Amino acid sequence: ASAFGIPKALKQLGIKDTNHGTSTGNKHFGDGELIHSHSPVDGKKIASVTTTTAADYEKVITTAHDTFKEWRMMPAPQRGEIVRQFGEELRRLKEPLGKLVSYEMGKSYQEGLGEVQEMIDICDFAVGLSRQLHGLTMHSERPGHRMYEQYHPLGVVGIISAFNFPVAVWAWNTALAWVCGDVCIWKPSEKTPLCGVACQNIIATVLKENGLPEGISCLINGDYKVGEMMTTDSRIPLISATGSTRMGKIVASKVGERLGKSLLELGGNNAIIVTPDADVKMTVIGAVFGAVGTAGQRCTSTRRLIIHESMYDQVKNAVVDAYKQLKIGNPLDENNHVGPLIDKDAVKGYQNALEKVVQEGGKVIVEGGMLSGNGYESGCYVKPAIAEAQNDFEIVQHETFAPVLYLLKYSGDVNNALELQNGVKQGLSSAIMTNNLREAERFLSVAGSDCGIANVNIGTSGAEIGGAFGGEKDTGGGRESGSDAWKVYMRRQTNTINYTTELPLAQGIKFDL
Ligand code: UN1
Repeated sequence: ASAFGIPKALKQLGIKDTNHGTSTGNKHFGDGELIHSHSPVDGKKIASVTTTTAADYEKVITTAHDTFKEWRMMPAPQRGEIVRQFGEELRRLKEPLGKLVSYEMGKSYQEGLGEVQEMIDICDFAVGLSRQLHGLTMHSERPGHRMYEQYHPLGVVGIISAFNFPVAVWAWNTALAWVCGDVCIWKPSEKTPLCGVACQNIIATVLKENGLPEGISCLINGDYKVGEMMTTDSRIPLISATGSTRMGKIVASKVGERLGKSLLELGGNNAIIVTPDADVKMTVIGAVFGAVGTAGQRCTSTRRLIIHESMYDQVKNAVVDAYKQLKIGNPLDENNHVGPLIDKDAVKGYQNALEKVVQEGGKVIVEGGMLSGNGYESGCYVKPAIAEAQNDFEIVQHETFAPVLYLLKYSGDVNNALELQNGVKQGLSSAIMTNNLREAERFLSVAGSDCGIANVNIGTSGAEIGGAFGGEKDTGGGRESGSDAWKVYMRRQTNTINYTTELPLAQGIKFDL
């Protein structure tokens, strides 16, 4: 770790051996039991974080609730100015934060930097947005009346994020929520609590320099029980949750019970369709990065390649060859392509998938397996694997958060490929590789991909922040990040104003007194 500058990075980010995991901004407290964060890179303990008790949580939510009343009065462009300064701090601390992401989560340093870049990008987006939180005006059917809509902030927004994007997903939510006038409480994954502490330290300095009160950015830590404090709390009108479909269903039902809003960004089972008109070179780059990037732990990772029979052997051989070039090892070492999985449970899930696919009749064509020995002491490194399979195998239908790629064959026209592509419960990301306009347009049409993201001639992962991010079906239906995703963080109000001395009723109703 020291060879890669981790101790220095931790110091720059204000991470101590033991950190308070509960914070309302510049005040840090909490005396719940400790979470010890171990790096999947070398298995070593990085530092510890205290979890949030019910009493700690109560302090956080009351502070947030009170501060919301002040924060909402600040003009949105001024809130945007705070987010602009936050983006500047992220630029300054991009390297240490990218390193911590890589070391605590296990993704490559380049991807760690990429994740911080997404945070910077969403800040820039949010700054512009802070002058554009506009509603529509409508023509009233009544004379002398004006009708329009406006967006007001919601209140306290709860953010539950996953280990695989331990900093960016929080920023997508919080940067928008802040300019919208909300205050936020964030529960990061218990697998990456230090990323949470580091981000909180960064925003805390910005809030302090601007003399802003406690409660605008809050942090809580712990397992699902701590998350449940938020999901069941009617003082939190919106819960934004990223994670597994299993988790999302629990969150949705808890929040739904109290008629709160939830924004869910759950599992994917993303496919690339490779048609007879595909550019094979581009296909290989897109598929391999999509399948092994972040060691297959993106919700947008490529899980399935649906290849036309006429291209099948050519594409299969090219992808298998590319896998031979992959270097697996310490993700902080920029010579490596693939880092470790998050923990040993993830390794078990990976091993289980490879056993299952064979049991169901599939054929492994790039052997997997756990790596051991020098450099692999953490026990979290695995070889990216490829199996030939059928779409209806149970394991193919299931999202395994690991670098396992399934090859599926189709024949006939693109509709047959689309049937396979849409024939899973999840609906996050999808792609088609083709130079055939008819195929591409069919894929994007109403009868095409049923996913929230549909790409032509690029892979399934690596979405930019300018677009709305999320998917349908078991992916949960939520949209975060760009486009008009901000609207979910606000409440819409329709206003009708009568500037006459008469009171005509709508729908032509007469009510004479
Ligand atoms: C996720 O995996 O939870 O599209 C988010 C991508 C990234 C975000 C993934 N921009 O790969």
